[in-house]
Amino acid sequence: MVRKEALPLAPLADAGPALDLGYLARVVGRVETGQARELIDLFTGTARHDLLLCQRQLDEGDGVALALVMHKLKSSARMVGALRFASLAEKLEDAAKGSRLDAARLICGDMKHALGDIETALDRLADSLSQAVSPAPTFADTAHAADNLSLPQRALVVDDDPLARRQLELLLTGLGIGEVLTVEDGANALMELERTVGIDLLLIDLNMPGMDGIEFLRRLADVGYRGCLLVVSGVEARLLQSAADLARSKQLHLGGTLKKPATREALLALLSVVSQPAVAARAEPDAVLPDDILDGIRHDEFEVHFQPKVDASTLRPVGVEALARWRRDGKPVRPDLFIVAAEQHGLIGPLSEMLVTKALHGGARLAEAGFPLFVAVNLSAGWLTDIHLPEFILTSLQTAGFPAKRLILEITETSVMADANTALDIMTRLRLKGFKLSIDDFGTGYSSMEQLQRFPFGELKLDRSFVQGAAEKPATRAILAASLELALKLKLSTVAEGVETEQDLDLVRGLGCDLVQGWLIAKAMPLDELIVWLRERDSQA
Ligand code: G
Ligand code: G
Ligand code: MN
Repeated sequence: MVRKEALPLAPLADAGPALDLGYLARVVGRVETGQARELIDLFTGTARHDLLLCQRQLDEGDGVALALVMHKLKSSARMVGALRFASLAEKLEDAAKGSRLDAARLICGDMKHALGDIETALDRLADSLSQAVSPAPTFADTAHAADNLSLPQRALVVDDDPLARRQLELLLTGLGIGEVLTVEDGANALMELERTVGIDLLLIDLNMPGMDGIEFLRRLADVGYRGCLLVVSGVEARLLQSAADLARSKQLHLGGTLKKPATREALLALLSVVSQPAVAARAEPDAVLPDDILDGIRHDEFEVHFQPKVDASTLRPVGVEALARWRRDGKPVRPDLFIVAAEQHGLIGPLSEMLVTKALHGGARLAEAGFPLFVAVNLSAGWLTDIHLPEFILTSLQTAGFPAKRLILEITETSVMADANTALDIMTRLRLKGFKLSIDDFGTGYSSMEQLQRFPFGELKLDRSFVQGAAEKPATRAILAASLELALKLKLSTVAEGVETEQDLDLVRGLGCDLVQGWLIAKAMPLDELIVWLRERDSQA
């Protein structure tokens, strides 16, 4: 075979056409000419901007940032059918990743030409566009399929890329969803969810600046979002898998994941699964109202249950975690829901005070029964800003007759980092008073090692999404192992949460975790039951 030298001005003719409108039609579905133009214009605008950025990054030699920009640009280009441009972006991404910046510079030049070609093609094709983008035969079928679905009335799209936002908006509207809202990041999405009722479909990108997709999933669970969730992302399969695990462990209703660019067919397939009667009929929990909480406090409806934490190798009970329980009109209310409601309505102070008091009295009674165990209580982020907190806890300890050195305060990773300075101040004072601080749900937030080192933690609790089934999932297992190693370096003791099977137990034991907690050992139970459980265990030992 004769190897030809590529000519700089006629690059990669085999890499696909400048603009493939059939491809665009597959991705966006039935759109009007004006809408197709708008999408392509949005794309060329972004691309022009990104190529300038590319030039700057090349001058600065910043290959990492360059690879990221190209990664996004590649998927935008594919979305509008700019296939040759997409393939160049991919090559440039590879070159940037391999620090081959000279090659990258050449490709960047090619991309400028390719962008010019797209603009020319667009002008030339403006008239014939309506034909090219008119529905392909299969669209008639899928449009019919959409008619039979009970689709959500209102959807929200969260994506930092304007092109992806507009594409999904067109797709969803085309499927017959009444109102499609779009926002550019997680913070705005949370605001929109609070402001607008009846959003029952959420499409999110994982890779966003500011609050990333994983953090957003957490916050979404905190506000008790009960609608359907679709992850639309260009990220790798492993990360998608972890996001899915996290969503499930937080009781979010994850309908599925779509790889970017999402096509009409893929979206429709997912929606037909999630709109099955069984899924659609899933009950919405009643909203928790501030008056209900006040009423519950007044009538002493809140209880504290205790879940054992045991030594990973001997399985001997070492401590308990106090978990709030509330039955309203005979029905249990999920603690995450009422805790969040209490935070939102400024009632977390009185509620927490009552729960901590009960937990400490429980701890004192355990000691009287012959079980001087550690007691861990969860500190809500909303309460962590109260400067009277350390004094309140000290007084409660004295009243209950429970020693400070056996109290552990569990604080979630996310709440600590949200207002790190205030939290650091309060936590240092708590630590000085002799309480042990534990970082809860570790792995679901975004703390760096450096940040962690600033906080006076003594214990690290691994989130159950990284424990459950980790034996079969190499990526999850790697996160688990790395977290345990980090804990060792920072001299923190470790607790694995959510140990449900012997397999989970063997794994965390093998990785050197100190304590375990989970349904395999015991669920949270009322104090009297716990005492019976502890006695039985003692007699078996
Ligand atoms: O108990 P699970 O049993 O469902 O608890 C759900 C969530 O509610 C957990 O994240 C837990 O940290 C939180 N939670 C449970 N009890 C309390 C409590 O007394 N105070 C606070 N702030 N959070 C609690
Ligand atoms: O978020 P935090 O770690 O504070 O809360 C612990 C939560 O985990 C509580 O909701 C508790 O009921 C739950 N939990 C405890 N053990 C298990 C377990 O083995 N499996 C599952 N799915 N949940 C558990
Ligand atoms: Mn906890």
